Parts: sequence; structure tokens; C-alpha cells
Amino acid sequence: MDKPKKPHIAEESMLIQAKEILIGNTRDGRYTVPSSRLYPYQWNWDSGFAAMGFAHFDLKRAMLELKTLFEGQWENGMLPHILFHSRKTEGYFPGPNYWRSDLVNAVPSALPTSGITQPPVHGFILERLVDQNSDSTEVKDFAQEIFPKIVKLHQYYYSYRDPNQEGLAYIFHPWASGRDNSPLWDDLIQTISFDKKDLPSYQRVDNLKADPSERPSDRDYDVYVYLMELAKRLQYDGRLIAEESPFMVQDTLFNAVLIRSNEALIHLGKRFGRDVQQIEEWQEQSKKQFDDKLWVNELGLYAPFDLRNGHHIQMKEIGGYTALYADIPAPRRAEEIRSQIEEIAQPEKDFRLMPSFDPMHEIFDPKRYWKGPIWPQMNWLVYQGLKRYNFDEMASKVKWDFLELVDKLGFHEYFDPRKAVADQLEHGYGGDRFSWTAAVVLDLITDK
Ligand code: 9WN
Repeated sequence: MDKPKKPHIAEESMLIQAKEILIGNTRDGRYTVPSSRLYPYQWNWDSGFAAMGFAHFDLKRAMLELKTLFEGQWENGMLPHILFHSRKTEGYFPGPNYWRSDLVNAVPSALPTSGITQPPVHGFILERLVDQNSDSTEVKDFAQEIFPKIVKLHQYYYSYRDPNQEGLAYIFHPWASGRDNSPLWDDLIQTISFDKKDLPSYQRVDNLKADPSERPSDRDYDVYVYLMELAKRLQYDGRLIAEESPFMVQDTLFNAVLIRSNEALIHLGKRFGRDVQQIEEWQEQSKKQFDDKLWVNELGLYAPFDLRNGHHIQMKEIGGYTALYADIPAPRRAEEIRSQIEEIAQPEKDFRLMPSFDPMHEIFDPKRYWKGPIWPQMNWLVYQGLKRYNFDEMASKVKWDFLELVDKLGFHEYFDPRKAVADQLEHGYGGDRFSWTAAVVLDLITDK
């Protein structure tokens, strides 16, 4: 691979815009919405990344973002994927009145929340805050306060989401993977049958606010609602859902992020003189199981495991590549992963890194949500992983491919990976003035 050249981008003005976006997406001075039009509430892993972005210019606000997020933690440790700080219907489905978290025994506060979770990025985000501000007593005190809450969240995954005690957490809804309509879930959701008249009537809003050709299909949404109804009926209890749900997946991204956050908690816990034996036990088992169980030789990559039907979901998809950031593969496997990324980036293929789905696959769709576009936070995770294994040239390509896109097409939610097409476009896809796009830009530009 040719040594990637650093492109000419307007770094200073991008940093200014990124800060403005995070400030503009702030609500009540204490939490961020992903994008004011499309996602008007507080989302779980989006807030993790937002905290990372704020940390570059407003440390207090970074801490407050995480603090506010953990106000939504349930008594059993679960951290929901959306927190509805106001009951006002802001034009999003499913909104605050859908989930009925008030009827769930495990909900501690009056704060309405959703009943599913999202990839647990909080451990490593906290670690970054602490490492970048090692002299700050305020950060240290904050970290001490939030540390047990993150441990409690991990405890929840190992107690409620790991029915065979394998060290791998399962998800029961595509939204919990963070990658709603990834082709990974296509076959599995086709097997889920239900009578449409048994679903509550509902009205999608997302496809009125964003171009419907870039969003999940109506059939996808029916399945999302079916799975939410099932979970609601079982009080969102992960143990009960494991007995019934047709969607039960040990996901790559979810578990890689959990493992990376475990590592961060061990590091932080030792620094604070805490007993980390339990976390070390989780970590040892999880890392080994991820590497043993989720590796698929034919792919040369990690793939999610469909726990209900007992097989891998054999596709090359971006979650598999995030294992590098969690230090999971030994050098041979890591090299296989790197060479696959290199393959995608061959000049004649004309793709920027890192498409969210295998561009050689027939289902690949460079415009539609999780079926192919480039996502900011995913590039960040892949970039960190490549750096961790000293694949510096490839890391640099992942970073600059993304920054160039934002420079040219704005702070959107996701981007077309086809170079020739993106060169002709005037903006990215999905929501604009997006919080995690801003956060990732701040972090990557500052990371020299
Ligand atoms: C459902 C907010 C969220 C992200 C997810 C992304 C999308 C929601 C939706 O937006 O999901 O959670 O309505 O499509 O897939 O990763 O957290 O940005």
C-alpha cells in the first residue's frame, strides 16, 4: 500500500464547527442529542462519544454528559439505549410513551427510558478522560463516582445476557447492536414470523425526516416493533427474554466494546486501589471466548453468533474489525484482518475506508443506513484498533479518509464509501450536525 498522504483539509475550521455542533446539540446544559431533528433524546453510546469530544474543550461538560447518562441506569444495572429527559413527544418513534419503563420493577427513577441497551463504550471513554487529565483531582473524583456504575452495567451483562455463562453477552434487538438494519440481521429477521394485526399500530417518523431510501425498510420496522413488544411483555428481563426471543445474538461489536471497557475498568480500578478480581475473571473468559467462538476461518474474520439457531452469521461486517481495539487476535489473525482492510482500499476498487459492510457482497448498499456507508464512530474504533497493532499506515488511511469526507460533505451521520460518487456529492447522508461526527473529528484531529 502506498503511504497515505495527509490531505489538505480545513482543520481549524473543522474544530470550530465540531465544538459548535456539540454545544448546539446540548440540552438543559447537561446532555447531548445525537442530532436535533432526527434523534431528539439522549442516546447511550452516542453520549459516550460526545463525552470524548467535549473532553477536548470542556472537561466539566464531558463528565456531566456521562453523569447524566447514568441517571438512567436501572436498578439491575441495565443502561438503556435512550433516555427521555422530557416526556414531550419530539417526533421520534418509539418515543417516551411507548416503552412503559415506569411499569418495570427494575427501574429506579421517574426518568422514562427505553428497554434495550447499546454497546458499552463508557469504560474506555472514562479511561480516556482520566488518562488525558491525570493531574486533575476533579476527574479522579468523578471517575471514582462513576466507576462502580460501569462495573454494575458489566455485571448486568454477565448475569442477565449470558445464559450459558460463556463470557459473551447476547442482544435481543438489532438496535442494541448499534447497527440497526445491518445485512447481518437480514436472514435472521426473515425467520421471525408474526401477524401484522398483532402489532400495535405505529407511525414511523424517521423516514419523514431523512431520505427513506437511506433508511431501514418498513418490514425491518415491523420486526423491531415485534421484538420490542416481546421484550416489554417480559418486563425487559434479559433472562426471560433468552427463553423466548427469536432474535438472540452474540454480536462482535457489542462484545469487543465490552471487552475493551473491561480492560479499561481493570486499569482504572488498579489505579484507584480497588479490587478488580471479578472484572479480571470476566475479561479472561470473554477474551478467550470471543477469539475461539466468534472467529470464522472461511471469512478470516470474527462474525456474530446466532445463539437461537446455533450458527455464525457469516458475513464480513465492520463489527468483526473492532476486535483489534480490544486486543483480541494474536498477530496472525490480526494480520489477516489488516490485509482484508487493505484489500478493500485497493485503488482500483475505488472505496474509501471503512465501509460498514463488505463492498463485494451483493447486499452491499452504499447509501442505505448500515448496509454499506462509512460511519464516524466505527472509523474511530477501527482506527484505534489498527494503531494498537502498529498498523500505522492503514490506521492513518482510516482516519484521513473519514476526515476528508467530513471536510467536503459536512458533519453528517454517515457517508458514501464510493470515492467517485462521494466526490460528486454535496453532503453526507442521514442526520446533519451530528454529535458523534463532531466528537470523532475533535478527537482525530487532535490525535497527532
Ligand atoms: C435506534 C442515534 C442512534 C445510534 C444508532 C443508529 C441509530 C436509532 C434509530 O441512531 O439508531 O437506536 O432510530 O435508527 O443506528 O447506532 O445510536 O444516533
